[in-house]
Amino acid sequence: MAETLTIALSKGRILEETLPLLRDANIVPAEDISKSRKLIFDTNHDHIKLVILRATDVPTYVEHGVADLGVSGKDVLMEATTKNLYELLDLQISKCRLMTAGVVGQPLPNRRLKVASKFVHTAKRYFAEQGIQADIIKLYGAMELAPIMGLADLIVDIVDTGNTLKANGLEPRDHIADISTRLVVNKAAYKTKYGQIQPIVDMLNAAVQARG
Ligand code: PRT
Ligand code: MG
Repeated sequence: MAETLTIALSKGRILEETLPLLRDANIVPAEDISKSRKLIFDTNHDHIKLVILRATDVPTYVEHGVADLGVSGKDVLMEATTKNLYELLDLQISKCRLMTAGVVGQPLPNRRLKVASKFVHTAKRYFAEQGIQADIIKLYGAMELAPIMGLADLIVDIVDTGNTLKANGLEPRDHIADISTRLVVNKAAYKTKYGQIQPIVDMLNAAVQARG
């Protein structure tokens, strides 16, 4: 019998786009994930299981090898301090951009910048690369409020249509990175379970390519 293979999925909007892609690759949960409170699911393959995690926890599960494969936003991967992962595929879903944003028309002050973000490592790295002095303030949500309330001069956040920024009197400034969802694998598992993992990677790759 084949060894069990566990795939960690990010819940939320990424999950909604991942499930149709998995279906195209012939990996189908044994029950409706959206109608269940369970966190671990059997699939149409005896040896493949799915676990549904908070997006930021996916790299951790894969790093420790308790999940063999993971589906994670590039923003989450950039921010994670995890090692022992290979990025195998760009799944081309949940695309967006990581950007800086500030109050419309408001110039930056002539002092160290205050930048609010949930992506503190990424923000720190970005401003350091730009040679800009910045203190990063960690937030867990509603980043858009920070410049309006005077907590920060800029935010680093995800932008798609730009409507959320606009609705809060903010404007996008600098583009930091293009973001999409990636398939990652635990390095050791990729060696020891190559025979089980590679067919899944090939099927998913074909599913991605078929969408063009
Ligand atoms: O709530 P929690 O903190 O757990 O996470 P979350 O709500 O950010 O998770 P979720 O389900 O929204 O999915 C987040 C992941 O989806 C991110 O890590 C990205 O990889 C990807 N993604 C793609 C997005 C967006 N598009 C997106 N538009 N994540 C968030 N947004 C939000 C953004 O934070 C902002 O509030 O949408 C708003 C911007 O959208 P526009 O269209 O108004 O510009
Ligand atoms: Mg959200």
